[in-house]
Amino acid sequence: MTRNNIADRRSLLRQSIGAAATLLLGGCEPLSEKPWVLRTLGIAEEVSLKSHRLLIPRDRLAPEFPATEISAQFKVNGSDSPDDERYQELAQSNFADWRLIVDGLFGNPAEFSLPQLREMPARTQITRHDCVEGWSCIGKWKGVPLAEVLERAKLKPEAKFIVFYCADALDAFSNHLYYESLDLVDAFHPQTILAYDMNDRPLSIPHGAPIRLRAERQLGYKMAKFVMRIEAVAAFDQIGQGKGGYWEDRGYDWYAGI
Ligand SMILES: Nc1nc2c(c(=O)[nH]1)N[C@H]1C(S)=C(S)[C@@H](COP(=O)(O)O)O[C@H]1N2
Ligand SMILES: [Mo]
Repeated sequence: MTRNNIADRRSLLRQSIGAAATLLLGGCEPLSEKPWVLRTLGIAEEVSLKSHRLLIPRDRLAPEFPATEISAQFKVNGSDSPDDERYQELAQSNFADWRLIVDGLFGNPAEFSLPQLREMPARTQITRHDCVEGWSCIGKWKGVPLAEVLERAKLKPEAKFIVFYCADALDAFSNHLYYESLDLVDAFHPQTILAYDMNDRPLSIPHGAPIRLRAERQLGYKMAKFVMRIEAVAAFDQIGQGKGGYWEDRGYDWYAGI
């Protein structure tokens, strides 16, 4: 991690601590009130990926919470509704014609409809979402474990990363679609799910309908909303600007472990 990166994150965190007093988080909390969260983020900032992996085993579960802890309102961040015409068409019919495309390094590339994903084994988890901007919210997520989808499509041994392509372009002046990627440790983590329900209701558009990624050991920006396609790749240097994600291409760290 570069010094600039660390300085950027620190100033982001400081700004959000300053803003926290006036910010209406609607049931979500500023991270700054929880010293241990700052400590955790501090670890993510200050040590290299290698030592982070040594300090906190990658397969450890993220904390889960009782239903009483669910935030009354969950903040919406980033895109709240993709402008994309095709996406808007699909949304009109409640995503009946939407298919998740699963391709790349798979023996059995596949497409899955929403009912097909809902028929697969499901996992429900109440977890805390931590945004790098300094806020966190607790929500209940239900979805199909990503591992299930990867196994059905027969992930090939040469695959090293899973890339998630979204329907939205954050920057209205470019056509750069939001995308993200995980390595196989996070892809097969038991709490990594393609969520279709949030707080016991179908996922709303602002939170990423029809499905959004939940990777609970990662910061919020890794959790791609409006996922249209999943690709297994050996490297991501040919995708986007080559850094493995929309925000990574703009300077954020690819590894956002918490
Ligand atoms: N497709 C897409 N996914 C996205 C984003 C986005 O703008 N577009 N924003 C990211 C960021 S920074 C955060 S904190 C969370 C916000 O999710 P929420 O709107 O459900 O709170 O989604 C992440 N995934
Ligand atoms: Mo975020």
